[in-house]
Amino acid sequence: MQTTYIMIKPDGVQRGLVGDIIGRFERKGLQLVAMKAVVPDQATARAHYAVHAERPFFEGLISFVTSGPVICMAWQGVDAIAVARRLIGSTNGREAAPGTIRGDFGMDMGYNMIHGSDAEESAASELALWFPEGTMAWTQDAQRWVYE
Ligand code: IDP
Ligand code: MG
Repeated sequence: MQTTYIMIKPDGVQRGLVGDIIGRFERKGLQLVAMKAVVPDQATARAHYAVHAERPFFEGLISFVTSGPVICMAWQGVDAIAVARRLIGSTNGREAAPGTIRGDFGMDMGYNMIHGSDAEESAASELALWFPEGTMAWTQDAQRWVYE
């Protein structure tokens, strides 16, 4: 079992894609173990993207991701990190495969709607950064909740 950090970025929220994007993770069979909406502060955004601090697009990326609400989520499942990356698709929406989130909704490199952890180490540090309060352990059993 793995837990991965997934974040719908401001463009995904602004474009009204939150429901569709979350639905894809639910339908896939991943389990939602944390979710909240926040407007990221500078320090959190810079820590999250610290690996890109020397890249030319870094300052633009920080102002983009702090520009409005994002949806922070933790999704759990077997190989959840790689499974989520495959659902998300490659970074540039114009090249991302159809059927992926970026491939279906995106036309840009910077505005690509969603972040997903790329390895166990980044998942652990990103979950600690965005969810210092921790995640929820709960048993998912859909059929049990159809009739009271
Ligand atoms: P990833 O989100 O697919 O893991 P990364 O290479 O880790 O892609 O880059 C992190 C984020 O930085 C991307 O999702 C995108 O929003 C932004 N980004 C990456 N490369 C560029 C670029 O060349 N121009 C503008 N933004 C970029
Ligand atoms: Mg990345």
